[in-house]
Amino acid sequence: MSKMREKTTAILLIAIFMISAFGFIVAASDDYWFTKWGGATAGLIDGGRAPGGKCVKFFVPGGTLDDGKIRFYHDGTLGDFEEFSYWSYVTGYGGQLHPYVVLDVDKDNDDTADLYVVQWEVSNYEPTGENMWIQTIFDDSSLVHVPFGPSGYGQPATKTLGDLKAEDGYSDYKVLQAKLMFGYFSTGLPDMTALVDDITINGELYHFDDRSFFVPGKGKGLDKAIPNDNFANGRNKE
Ligand SMILES: [Ca+2]
Ligand SMILES: [Ca+2]
Repeated sequence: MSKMREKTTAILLIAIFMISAFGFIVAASDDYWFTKWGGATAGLIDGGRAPGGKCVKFFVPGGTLDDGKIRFYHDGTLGDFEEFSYWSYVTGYGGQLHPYVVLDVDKDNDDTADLYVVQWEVSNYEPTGENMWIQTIFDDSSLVHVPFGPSGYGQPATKTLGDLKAEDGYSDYKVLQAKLMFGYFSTGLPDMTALVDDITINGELYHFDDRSFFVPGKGKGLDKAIPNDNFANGRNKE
């Protein structure tokens, strides 16, 4: 091997190492990560539905419109999207507040979202005062298109996910991410906490009890990414 070729090979190997070690990570369809806005947090804590397991904890400081998110990369289309379910244990504001699901949909194929599909209001699902895990399931009839207006997602619902899929071309639109958010409710509320476990998206279960599918520190350019390795430590950094 000539000196030049050796050098080229070495540079190539170093480049491959740099790429694999420092980024350019292509998201896998099962990947998830945490981001937050303002003083809210989202992370993993010990506990949850399975003994010895872990679950997601959201915290939003009172008097703010901050929020925490868990983001799931989705390598599929609106037509493929069938179901998002989760188990929640909500301890804030009289037990009335749930996290909510948002799908980021890309209509013009430029990798930025221009249509949002969100869940119906579910505050009535929570049995106030009962300390228990309950499951909430969203599908074609309970996910709706809500125009994203100047005041956020609180615009009147227009069409269900099923309605959207029936429209020309809509089934082919990419779903960039499926998000579970907690916060961004009202400035008139106290501190709020929600625990979530066993999220299922299109049949894929996220139990959070090990590191499956977790990508730390991702999310740059979205909200502030939560860059910690809080999964390994089993605690929420608040
Ligand atoms: Ca777009
Ligand atoms: Ca769990």
